[in-house]
Amino acid sequence: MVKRINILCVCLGFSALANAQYRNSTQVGSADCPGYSVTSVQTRGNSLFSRLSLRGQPCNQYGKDVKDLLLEVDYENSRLRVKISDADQKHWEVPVSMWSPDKSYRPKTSMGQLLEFAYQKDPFSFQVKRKDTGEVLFDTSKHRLVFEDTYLELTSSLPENANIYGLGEVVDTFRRDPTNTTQAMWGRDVADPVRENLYGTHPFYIELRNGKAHGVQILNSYGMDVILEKNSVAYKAIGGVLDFSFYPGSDAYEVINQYTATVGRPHQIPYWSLGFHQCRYGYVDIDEVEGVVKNYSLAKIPLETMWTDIEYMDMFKDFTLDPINYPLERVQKFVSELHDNGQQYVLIIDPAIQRNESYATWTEGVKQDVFIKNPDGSIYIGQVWPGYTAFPDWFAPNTQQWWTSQIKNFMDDVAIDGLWIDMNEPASFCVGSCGSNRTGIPPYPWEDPNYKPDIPQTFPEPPYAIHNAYGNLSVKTVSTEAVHHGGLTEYQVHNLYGHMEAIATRKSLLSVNPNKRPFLLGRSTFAGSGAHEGHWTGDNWSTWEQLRYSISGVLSFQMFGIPYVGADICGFNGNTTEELCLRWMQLGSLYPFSRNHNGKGNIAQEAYVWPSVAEASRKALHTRYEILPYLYTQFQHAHETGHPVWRPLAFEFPNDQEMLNNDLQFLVGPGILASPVLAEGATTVDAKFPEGIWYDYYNWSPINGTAKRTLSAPLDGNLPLHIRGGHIIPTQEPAITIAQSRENPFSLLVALDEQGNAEGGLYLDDGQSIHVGQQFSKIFYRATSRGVQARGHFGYRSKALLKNITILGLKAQPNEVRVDGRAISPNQIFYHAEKRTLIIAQLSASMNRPLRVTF
Ligand SMILES: *[C@@H]1O[C@H](CO)[C@@H](O)[C@H](O)[C@H]1NC(C)=O
Ligand SMILES: *[C@@H]1O[C@H](CO)[C@@H](O)[C@H](O)[C@H]1NC(C)=O
Ligand SMILES: *[C@@H]1O[C@H](CO)[C@@H](O)[C@H](O)[C@H]1NC(C)=O
Ligand SMILES: *[C@@H]1O[C@H](CO)[C@@H](O)[C@H](O)[C@H]1NC(C)=O
Ligand SMILES: *[C@@H]1O[C@H](CO)[C@@H](O)[C@H](O)[C@H]1NC(C)=O
Ligand SMILES: *[C@@H]1O[C@H](CO)[C@@H](O)[C@H](O)[C@H]1NC(C)=O
Ligand SMILES: *[C@@H]1O[C@H](CO)[C@@H](O)[C@H](O)[C@H]1NC(C)=O
Ligand SMILES: *[C@@H]1O[C@H](CO)[C@@H](O)[C@H](O)[C@H]1NC(C)=O
Ligand SMILES: *[C@@H]1O[C@H](CO)[C@@H](O)[C@H](O)[C@H]1NC(C)=O
Ligand SMILES: CC(=O)N[C@H]1CO[C@H](CO)[C@@H](O)[C@@H]1O
Repeated sequence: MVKRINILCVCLGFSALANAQYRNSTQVGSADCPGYSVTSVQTRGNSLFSRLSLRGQPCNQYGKDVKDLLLEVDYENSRLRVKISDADQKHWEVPVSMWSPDKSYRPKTSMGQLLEFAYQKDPFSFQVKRKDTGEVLFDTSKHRLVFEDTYLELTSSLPENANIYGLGEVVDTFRRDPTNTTQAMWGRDVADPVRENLYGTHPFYIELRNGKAHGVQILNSYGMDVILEKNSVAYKAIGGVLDFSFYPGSDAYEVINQYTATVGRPHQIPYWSLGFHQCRYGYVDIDEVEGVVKNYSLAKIPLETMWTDIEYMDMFKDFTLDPINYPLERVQKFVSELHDNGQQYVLIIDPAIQRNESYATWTEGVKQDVFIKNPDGSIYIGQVWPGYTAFPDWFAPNTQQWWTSQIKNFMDDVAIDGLWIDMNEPASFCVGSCGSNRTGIPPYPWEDPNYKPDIPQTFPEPPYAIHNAYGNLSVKTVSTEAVHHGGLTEYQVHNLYGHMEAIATRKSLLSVNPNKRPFLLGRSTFAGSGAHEGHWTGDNWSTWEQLRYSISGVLSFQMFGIPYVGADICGFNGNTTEELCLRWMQLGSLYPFSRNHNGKGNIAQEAYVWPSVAEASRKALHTRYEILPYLYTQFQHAHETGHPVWRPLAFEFPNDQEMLNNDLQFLVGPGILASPVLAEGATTVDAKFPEGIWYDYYNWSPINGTAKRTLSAPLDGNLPLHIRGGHIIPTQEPAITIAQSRENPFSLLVALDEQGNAEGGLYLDDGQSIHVGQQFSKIFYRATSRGVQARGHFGYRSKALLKNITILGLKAQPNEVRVDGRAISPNQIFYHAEKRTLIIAQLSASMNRPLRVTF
C-alpha cells in the first residue's frame, strides 16, 4: 500500500494556514459568498466534466476563495460520484488505495438508470434525483457553494423531520436529530461522551424517505463538521476536496451493499471470534490471567478467547513482556495450554513507540526512518503509556516492513491469535509536541498537578473551528503541524491514522500466517476499515445509559461496513453492579463481538463473579452458541454483500412509523428479534412487534404483529427473543468451545409465516482459511406446510449431522414424514396440536448433500 500511495503533494491546506491569516473579522456567512458559475461542460461516456468559476468578489470567509473549480460526475457500478476540486492546484485527497472496492460488484440496474445528476449554471448548484420517480434526494440550490483553501462548504436541503441514520462515530440515538446535530469529524480519544466526536470518522448517512433508502457519503480526511439543522445537511471541511458518493438503494441493505462495494467489504472473520471473550485492564500478572481462565472453566461458562491489556508489556513498550509479571516461559506455557483447550489469546498494542536507545523497536524504527516528524525534520515526540514516544508514519516507505518484522519477532515468541490496536487516533497526552529531545517516563498529566507542556505551542488552528469537543485540534493527539512522508501534515491525514494502522497490521498478520484469517480489533476507524478489522465502541462507565446506547453504537457500525463490533460488556470505567452486569451479559451475548472488558481499579466483573450473573451468562451464551451457524452465515452475507449482522428495525420496516426511532430492540440477521431489558429494576420489557408472526425462541408460542406486548424478563430468565415467521434458523448444540460446538449435531428451527412458508441459509467452511476454494457449503433451505428442502452448493465436508427439524406454525398433524422419499419411524415424529409444532427428531442426515423432507 505504501508503495502505491507515493504522494509528493505540494498540497494546499495546512501550508496556507502557516503563511497567512485569512480569518475575516467581519464574519461573513456563506450567503454573502458569490458562489460559482458553470463555464464549460464536456460529457464523455458515463462522465461529465465541467469548469466552475467564482461569480464575483471573493468572500474569503475562512480562507481564500479558489477562482476555478473542476466538477467531475461519474456513474460507476456502485455509486454516483460527484467531485468538486480546485482546477489549478492540487489539494490533498484521500488516495484510492485506502479502499478495497469489490470489483466484482455488478448491479442489476445501472447507476445511470437509477440516479440522475442535474445542475444549474449560474449560480452553480446541483441535484441528485431518482430517475424513476424524479424524487430529489440531494439539492444544493438553496445554498452557496464555498470553496476556499482552508474552508469548503456545501449544503443540501432535506425534507422536514428527515430520517437520518449514521454520521459517526458518536454515542447517540440511532436516528439522528435532524434539527440539531453537529457531528465533528476528528478522531478523538475520549471516554464515550454523548453527541460529541469520537474515535472514528464516518461521514456517511442513510436517509429513509417514503419507505425507500438512499445513502450519501463524503470522502475527505481533513477535519470537518456535518450539521443537520433547518431542513438541511451542511458539510464544512477545513481543506481538501468535495468528493461525494450517492448510493440509491433502494432499500437500506442495498445502500450498504453499494457503499461497501465502494469502500470495501467486511473481512471474513475467523469462526472462533464469535465465541465469548474476556479482558480487563489491570490483570496484574499471568497468574491472575490463568486464574480467570480457570474460573470460567469451573463455572462452566464458555470462554473462547482470553485477552490482556497493556500490563503484559515491559513498561508498556510494544512487543515486549514484563519480565517479572508476564515472564516469557510462563506466557508461552499459558498460550500453548489455551491452544490445547481450543481457546485463543489476543493482546493489545498501541502505535506509539517509546523513545529509548536500548529498545530495538525504536532503534530499528529510527534506522528505517518510520516515524512522524516535526516540521524541522526531527522526530516528533508525544507522550503515551510508555512515556515519551514517537508515532509510526504509515505513509513512510519502510514502515510496513519494520512493523511486520516487529510483529513477526514477537509472534515467534508468543503465538498470539490476534491483535487489538488501541490509542490510534493517535492518542497522545501532551497538547501537541512534548518537545523533540525528550526521553523517559514522566508522570501522566492527570497524575501531576504541576503538569504543563513546556514548549511553545505553535500548532496553527484553522480559521473555521470545527466542533471538536476538545477545542483545538492538537489536544490529546499529535500536533496538526507534524509531518508525514511526502510532506503531508497531521492536519490533512489525522483521520486516517487508525485505518492505515489497520491496513498495515492486517498485512503483518497475513505475512506471519499467510492462509489464516487475521483477527484484528481497532479503535479509530475510517470508511473502509471493515475490510481489515472489527471494532469495539470504546471506553465508558458502567451505566444503564451506556448499556442502552451500545445498541445504536453497534447498529451504526453495521451501516459503516464494520459489522464485527461490540461494546465492553458490564462497562469499562467505574464499578458495575450485579444487576447491570447481568443485563449486560444478556445483551452482550448477542453483540457481533461479545467481550466482557473492565477498567483498572474497578471491582471484578467477570461473568462468574456473582452466581446470578454466572447463571444468566450460561443461559445467554448457550443461546448464542446454539445460533452460531446462523450468526456465522450472517457474517458471510456481510462479507459478500455488506448486509448487516444486526439489523435496525427502521431498516427492516421503513414503512412502520413505530420502528423509525426504535433503537432499543433489533434483529439479529433477518430472522431473530431481540427485546433486551435495559433499565434498572425492570423485570419486564415493553416490546413492539412489527408485522408478521413472531415465535418465542424458548417456548415457541406465537405473537401476531403488529402488536405491543409486555414481556416477562425476570433476572433469572432469558433475554426475550422471537423468531420471525418466514425464517429458518440453523442451530447447533452448544459446547464450551467453538471447536467442540462445531462437532455437535445441527438442527433446523423452521418458523412458518402466515402463508406457511419459510426460507433460510447456511454457510459452512473450515472457519479459518483465507482461500477456501470450493471447500465451502452454501445451503438454501425452503419450507412449506408440506415439507422442507435443502439445496445448494455442498463443498465443505461436515462431520456433524442434522438431528432435529422443528417446524413452528404447522396447522395440521402430518400422516407421515418422508426423508428423501423414505418414511421415517413414527417414534421420530412429535406433533403438538396446541402449539402447532412438529418435531422431526433423530434424523442423522448428512449436512453434505441435498435433503428432502416431506409431510
Ligand atoms: C471580509 O468580508 C467582507 C464581506 O464580504 C469583504 O468585503 C472583505 O473584503 C473581507 N475581508 C478580507 C480581509 O478578505
Ligand atoms: C442542540 O444540541 C445541543 C448539543 O447536544 C444542546 O446543547 C442544545 O440544547 C440543543 N438545542 C436545542 C434547541 O435542542
Ligand atoms: C477465581 O475464583 C476464586 C474462588 O471464587 C477467587 O478466590 C479468585 O479470586 C478468582 N480468581 C480470579 C482471577 O478471578
Ligand atoms: C535537541 O538535540 C539536538 C542534538 O542532540 C540539538 O541540536 C537541539 O538543539 C536540541 N533541541 C532542543 C529543542 O533542545
Ligand atoms: C529502555 O529499554 C530498556 C530495554 O527494554 C529498558 O531496560 C529500560 O528500562 C528502558 N528505559 C526506560 C526509560 O523505560
Ligand atoms: C487553542 O489554540 C490557540 C491558538 O494556537 C491558543 O491561543 C489557545 O490558547 C488554544 N486553546 C486551548 C484551549 O488550548
Ligand atoms: C469501585 O469499588 C472499589 C472497591 O469497592 C472502590 O475502591 C472504588 O473507589 C470504586 N470506584 C468508583 C469509581 O467508585
Ligand atoms: C394470528 O393471526 C391469525 C390470522 O393471520 C389468526 O388465525 C390467529 O388467531 C391470530 N392469533 C392470535 C394469537 O391473535
Ligand atoms: C430433538 O428432539 C427431541 C424430541 O423432541 C428432543 O428431546 C431433543 O432435545 C431435541 N434436540 C435438539 C438438539 O433440539
Ligand atoms: C454513553 C455514556 O454513558 N456516556 C458517558 C460516558 O462517561 C461519561 C463520564 O465520564 C458520562 O458523562 C457519559 O454520559
